[in-house]
Order: sequence, then C-alpha cells, then structure tokens
Amino acid sequence: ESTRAQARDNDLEGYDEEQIRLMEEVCIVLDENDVPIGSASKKICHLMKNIDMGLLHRAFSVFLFDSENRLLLQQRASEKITFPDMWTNTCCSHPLGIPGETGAELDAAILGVKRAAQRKLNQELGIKAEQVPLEKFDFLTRIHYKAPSDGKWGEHEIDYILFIKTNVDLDINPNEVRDTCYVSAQKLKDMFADSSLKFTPWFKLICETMLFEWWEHLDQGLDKYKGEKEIRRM
Ligand code: DMA
Ligand code: MN
Repeated sequence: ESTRAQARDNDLEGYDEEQIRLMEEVCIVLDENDVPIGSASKKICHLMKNIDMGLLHRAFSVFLFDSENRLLLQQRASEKITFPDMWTNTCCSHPLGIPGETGAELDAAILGVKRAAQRKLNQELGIKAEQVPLEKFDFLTRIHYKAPSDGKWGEHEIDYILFIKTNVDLDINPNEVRDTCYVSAQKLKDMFADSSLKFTPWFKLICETMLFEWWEHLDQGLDKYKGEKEIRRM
C-alpha cells in the first residue's frame, strides 16, 4: 500500500462511498481571470488547505423556474461531503475536464457549463436532457467567491449563474438530494427568516445581491442582465 493511497483514505474516511467516488472527478483549475491553467481532482480542489494557497476552480449554479415563476430549491443530501443538509438553488456542480465541458474563451466556457448543467440536472434530480435543452439556459454572470464548509473542506470558485424557465419532471437521486420544493420570492424570504433552516453560502450571497432583481425581470426578458463579461467578486 502506497503512502499516496493511505493519504487519500485518511481525507475521505467515513464518508459515503458514492460521494467518495465522485471526489475523483476532474475539475478545471483557473487563474483569477477565469483562464484555465490546469486540472485537479474534485477532492484536491475542495480541501481548505489547498484553497488557502489560492487554488480556484470553475463551477455553475442553475436556477430553474416553473411556468408560475416559482424557483426549484433542493436540500442537499446528508451524504454530501461539503455543505450536507443545507437548502440551496436548483443544482450546482462543476464542468469537468471531459470533451465538451472545458473552454478557455467565454463563449466556449458558457457552452461547457450548460452541458455540465444538463448532465447534473439529470444525475441529481432525474430531469431528462430533452426537458432542459442547452438553448433554454440563459447565462447571466460569473461570481468569484470563497466559503469554508467545515474546516477541512470548502469552496473557492468562479461560479457561472444559469437561469432556465421550464416545467420538468423530477426523479430525485437520494444520494445527492434530500428534499425539493418550489418557492415564490416571498416564500423564499420567509424561509430565510426561519432560523431552523440552513442555506449554502453561495446561495445566500446570490440572494443578498442579485437574485430577487433577476427574478422580477424573468418575464420582461433578462436582456439587460444576460451575458455579463465582468466577474463579480464576492
Ligand atoms: C459545487 O456544487 C458548485 C457550487 C456552485 C457550489 P456541489 O457541491 O453540489 O457539486 P457536486 O454536486 O458535484 O458535488
Ligand atoms: Mn466546487
């Protein structure tokens, strides 16, 4: 048994087997301007000791609205290694170092995260790709943020914000998602006021800044908000 294998076992000891396996996914490592400079495992990218040295990776956050403009929320599964049991936006994950999901220029990167979003909406929530075609997603902006989870693990990402308005059928994967609900803006504000509910740090940041303004403009077209080139630092 090698020293390297021993070290991997120590970091991930006691966690869910499937979530341990997913820590082998290959994330896209970035400089501060969202330029890909390499790749590293999901595990390496989410260890706080690496984040504290500046390691940054690419991610996306999907906000899915139904025909009544209600937002689909998920509560993360207890099995998740980072931010378990917290309520958050519809779906989050990372574009991977696989064909179609990488991209250096902004347009290619946006297409890559849309493909990753389609892949994870299916894996987490059982939404078929036909119900979330790539052309239905709107890219709004990128958010650069850092957030510790529990001391050992955390996030440091450039997060692509994607909106999509469409009705979907759910078939939730209990290894990823504990619960879901559709909320109006008022219902979400009421949930935030309930101290028994915990929310992910990135979802809180987005709610405290742009979410409600974007949400109000869903039906007037998001034209003035779409495709922002500047990275928002939070
Ligand atoms: C990572 O989400 C992405 C963001 C924006 C926090 P996640 O922890 O849900 O990723 P995964 O589902 O791949 O574990
Ligand atoms: Mn991440």
